[in-house]
Amino acid sequence: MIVPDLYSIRMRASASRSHLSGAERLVPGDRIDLTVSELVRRARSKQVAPDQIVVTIDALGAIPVHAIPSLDLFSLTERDAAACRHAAVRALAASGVSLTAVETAFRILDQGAAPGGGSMRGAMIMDAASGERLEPDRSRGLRVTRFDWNDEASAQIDRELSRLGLTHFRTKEALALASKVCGAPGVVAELCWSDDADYTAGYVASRTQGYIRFPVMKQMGVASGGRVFFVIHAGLDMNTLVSYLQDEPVLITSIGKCQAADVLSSGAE
Ligand code: WAQ
Ligand code: MG
Repeated sequence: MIVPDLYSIRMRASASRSHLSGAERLVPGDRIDLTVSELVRRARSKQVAPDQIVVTIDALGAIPVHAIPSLDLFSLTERDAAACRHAAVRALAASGVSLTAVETAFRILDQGAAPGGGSMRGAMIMDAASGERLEPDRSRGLRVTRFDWNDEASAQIDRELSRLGLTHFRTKEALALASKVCGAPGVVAELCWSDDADYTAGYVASRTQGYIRFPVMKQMGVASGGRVFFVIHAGLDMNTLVSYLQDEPVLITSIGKCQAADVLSSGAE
């Protein structure tokens, strides 16, 4: 569909050249000012003061927008990190990710995926069979942009998430990102946890299983985290994948079901 008067707004903040925070939105023209100040406020509310904040605004003009539903969300109540990770491994395996690739992904995310051990601005792209890293820029990673909720879906997901006690903006943004990523050609699953030391949650997402949220993927106070997109390497067209993730606008116009789940009886099995 063509959405008139739609703008992509991207924010990234850094301190001493390392990535601090970022965000991306798709908004109508009359919401640009408000969105920019919201994102700048967010960048400035980190514990470390950014020394650079970059905000980029692009008019999308006549670029067609994909309308998609959000993934179904399963919110696990398990609060033991080892049990959460164990369930995450099983969910990835069920989506077709090999044990080698899963172990490689966890090891790199635990170490800090950027070359110096810090966090990457974007995501790794990993061969779901071999664990080989395929993203064109290994220190930056691939940054997914141009995705958001439309107003109706935004109001609906706010209601559903708050019913589950998931009121942090991170959950809503991560669900939107994962919904775009899991619709990408060649992607079988995503693994993510936050690189913020005081946010321990993470998820495994896939088209087949939805967004499975784990409250504790690491110990409190640990700053390593990031994202891995697992792909089927055979037949993969990297240019098509990258341009879908970076350039093609995706608006979520309807929501999947959202439910709390016990670790032993969830979609993670
Ligand atoms: N595209 C690709 N990778 C990204 C993007 C993006 N747009 N945004 C963030 N990343 C990568 C990057 O390596 C970051 O360092 C890492 O992910 C973590 O980003 O409550 O908060 O913004 O259900 O810290 C997951 C659980 C939270 C949410 C994820 O990510 C929940 C989170 P953060
Ligand atoms: Mg972060």
